[in-house]
Amino acid sequence: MYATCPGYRCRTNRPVYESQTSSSHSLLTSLQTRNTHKPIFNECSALDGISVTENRTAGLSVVMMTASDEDQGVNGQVTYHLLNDLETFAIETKTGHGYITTTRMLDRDGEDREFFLTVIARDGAPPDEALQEACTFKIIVDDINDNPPNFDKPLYEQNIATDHNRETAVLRVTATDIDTLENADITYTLDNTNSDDSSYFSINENTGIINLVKPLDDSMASVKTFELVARATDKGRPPLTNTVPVKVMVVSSGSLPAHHHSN
Ligand SMILES: [Ca+2]
Ligand SMILES: [Ca+2]
Ligand SMILES: [Ca+2]
Repeated sequence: MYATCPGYRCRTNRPVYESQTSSSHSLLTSLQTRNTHKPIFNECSALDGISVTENRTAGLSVVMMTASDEDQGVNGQVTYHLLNDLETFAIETKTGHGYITTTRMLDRDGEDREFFLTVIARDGAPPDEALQEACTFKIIVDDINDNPPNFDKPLYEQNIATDHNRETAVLRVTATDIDTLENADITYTLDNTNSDDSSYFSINENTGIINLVKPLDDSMASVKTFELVARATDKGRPPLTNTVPVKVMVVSSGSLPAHHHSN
């Protein structure tokens, strides 16, 4: 440096020790402003398996994320960025945290069972110096009881002979529920709206199999049709329910094939 100083323009020829002090000071300053730390997520693993409820309007809060960066100034200022599922979630940086919200209604009973989100925490250093860390975690969509059981048919019809063996099922009703666990756990009952008719039958609350519980009279053949209402109820809170009409027509003994109870 001194060698290149052209003659009279060198107003001060500082002693060597001053120059050293000055350069070590600027080295220290440079260290203080360098970007030496990357953002670190405080509890990434704790986020794995967090849940969000289906069927809520967009904008639902999912989780707040925090990453720390020990650098000073912009080098320690963290912003948060979502790498995937941008049509479903958004992240916003506010006061050093990343807030994840939904951007649409989720339907667990459709496609939205779980998501694996990757969030990047990036410090505010210039692009070629910025440091970042990723956190990937699973979000589970919680079920709510938003669907009633649905019977597999709009109407059940069955003929029954007057000498029907009471050990043999008359027919079976079945319903399905697209929710999960207790929200899809179905119990079958017979409504008592027409108690004269329903008193002849029982239904297995787990299987939906309907049995005859009282003997039929020969005079009922070709005359009597039992009008029943079967009900399926899930175990949600509150439960949801659906009904289906069941018609059982009495025919004379011997007029049905051996496996007449099939439907
Ligand atoms: Ca940093
Ligand atoms: Ca549901
Ligand atoms: Ca349900």
